[in-house]
Amino acid sequence: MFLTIEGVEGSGKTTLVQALHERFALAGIDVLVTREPGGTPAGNAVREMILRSRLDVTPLTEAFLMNGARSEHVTEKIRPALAEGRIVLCDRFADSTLAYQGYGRGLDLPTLRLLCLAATGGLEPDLTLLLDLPVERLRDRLAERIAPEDPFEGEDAAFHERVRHGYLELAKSGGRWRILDATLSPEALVDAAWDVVQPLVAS
Ligand code: T5A
Repeated sequence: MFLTIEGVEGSGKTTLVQALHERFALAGIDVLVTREPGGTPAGNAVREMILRSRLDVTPLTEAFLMNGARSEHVTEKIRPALAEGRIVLCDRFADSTLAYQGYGRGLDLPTLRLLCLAATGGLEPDLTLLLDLPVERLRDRLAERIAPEDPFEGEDAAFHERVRHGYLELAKSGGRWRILDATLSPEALVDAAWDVVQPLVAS
């Protein structure tokens, strides 16, 4: 089973992934926890380049770099783990490209979908939890940080609104998407997430 967590900056994805990991461990279930960009040496190099070194690139280059990292991630880490029967829990995946480079940066969505398809080889999550956070709350959470941790955090409110709207549009397709209220406390959020995840894992 392949589970992904998506949402705007500071919506609590990393906190939730850690808490879910603990729930799985308590249930005696082995889970591979990973993230994008990242998860492999190439993925970490892209993370370093874009997020930490703040390499100034066009939105299309950004999309290619994210998908180059994703291709490595899927081939080297995610598919092998799934083939072993493990659950994979991933902090961001291809929907981040559609939300950020598509809705956020304004790139053509069909082109991005093709790029993502090439990178994933058609692998889709079984379940995607969208942590939906209003942009005013996002600003409050980011304001608690001394400085933006990556260039996306420094974008204006309109950018974050477009990304949030993009996610909500993507989630309208239903299917694998579940929207969770990211204004809940961390404890309430993991309870809500576990209520969705646990029956799927058990079935
Ligand atoms: N990106 C990524 C693209 O543009 N395209 C792509 O294809 C991909 C894969 C990744 C960046 O790259 C972009 C999107 C991103 O900008 P990242 O460092 O992984 O960079 O960034 P985020 O995923 O946004 O990580 P953040 O740390 O900013 O946010 P999280 O993980 O959503 O939030 P978290 O858990 O770190 O919590 C943030 C703060 O809120 C508190 C925490 O204590 C923390 O202080 N918090 C809560 N507070 C109240 N209630 C809750 N429920 C809370 N949960 C956490």
